[in-house]
Amino acid sequence: MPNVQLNLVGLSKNDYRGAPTTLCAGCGHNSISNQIIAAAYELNVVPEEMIKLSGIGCSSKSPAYFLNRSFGFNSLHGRMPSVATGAMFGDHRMRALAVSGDGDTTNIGMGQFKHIMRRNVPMVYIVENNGVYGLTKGQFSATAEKGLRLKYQGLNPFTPVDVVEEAMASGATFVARSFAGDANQVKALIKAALSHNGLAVLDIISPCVTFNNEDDSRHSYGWGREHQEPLHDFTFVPREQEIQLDEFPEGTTKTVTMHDGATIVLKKIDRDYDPTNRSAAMRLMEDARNEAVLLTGLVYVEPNQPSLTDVADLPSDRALNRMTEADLRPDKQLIDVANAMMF
Ligand SMILES: Cc1ncc(C[n+]2csc(CCOP(=O)(O)OP(=O)(O)O)c2C)c(N)n1
Ligand code: SF4
Repeated sequence: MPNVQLNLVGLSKNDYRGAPTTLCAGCGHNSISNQIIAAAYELNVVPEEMIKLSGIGCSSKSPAYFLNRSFGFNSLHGRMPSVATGAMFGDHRMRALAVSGDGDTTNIGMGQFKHIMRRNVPMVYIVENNGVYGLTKGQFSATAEKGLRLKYQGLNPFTPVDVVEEAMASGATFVARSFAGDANQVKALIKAALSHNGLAVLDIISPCVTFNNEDDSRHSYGWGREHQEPLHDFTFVPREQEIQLDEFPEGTTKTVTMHDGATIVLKKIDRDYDPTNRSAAMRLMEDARNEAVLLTGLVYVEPNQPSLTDVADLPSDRALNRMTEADLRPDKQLIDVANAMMF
């Protein structure tokens, strides 16, 4: 038998894969799927305790390409957030991971996006942001930069929507930006997001190699590589794994072996970025936009806000979808009180 490495829940990395991708070779969405697989494997996720959600688009097809043992729901264009809210209410013991596109989120789904943020639904919300509608052949989406010229579309005259700024303005409690070409950072952010109690938005610039990959486009591989500036060297270590490091001076790197055998490389840097300072984060993103810099990393986190399921005070031991009719039927006294309030 080949020597296959298993994680703490007894699964190999292969157990986290899905169907073979049908997206274009080189599409940024495929790189992100690979990092979702790696993050779930390294975090010892039980696939059957995960629900994958998406809307419509090339990006929204991608949940088919990872975690094939998990539950999944491919919803209507832009309507994933309300489906996700219902699903998490129905069984709040599940982990939810949603994948959307920039069109799915900031065009047709913008209204839903705002409300899932302010409700702090506990889930990871990845926007695979390529500035175009890939699935319908490359029309401009609302995140396309002003002045972008595309072969079949001409010139985009409109101001773009910035997913990170929108998420912060709407009260999101975990906001990060990354670039599909930076696999390590994408994976670390997905792991941190999966460990957050609340809504974690990851805006990942994910080039569409077929319709938006000229080097002067801000969603291309070329531009991303040239202009990427990480806010911090970000590595996520799950809280329960206490690994003590000996001598580790600033400016050096260190390879650390995790309990499940995976290795991570830590780099200690001098740069001080405080992702808990909301107004500073807003200012920084605004400056980066004006200066045409692709700032990546964990932009903002507020770990102590109650999530939707905390606010609703759902029972910790049982999910709503496991309750029997007898559990759900109010007693006569309560019905009398409700009736008395109505008449
Ligand atoms: C109500 C509705 N309107 C329009 C469409 C057509 N449509 C399908 S995917 C899509 C855009 C997808 O773009 P995006 O979310 O950016 O994802 P990408 O394909 O670029 O990953 C559109 C407009 C649809 N399916 N449903
Ligand atoms: S059309 Fe663009 S977004 Fe869609 S699969 Fe191809 S490269 Fe990816």
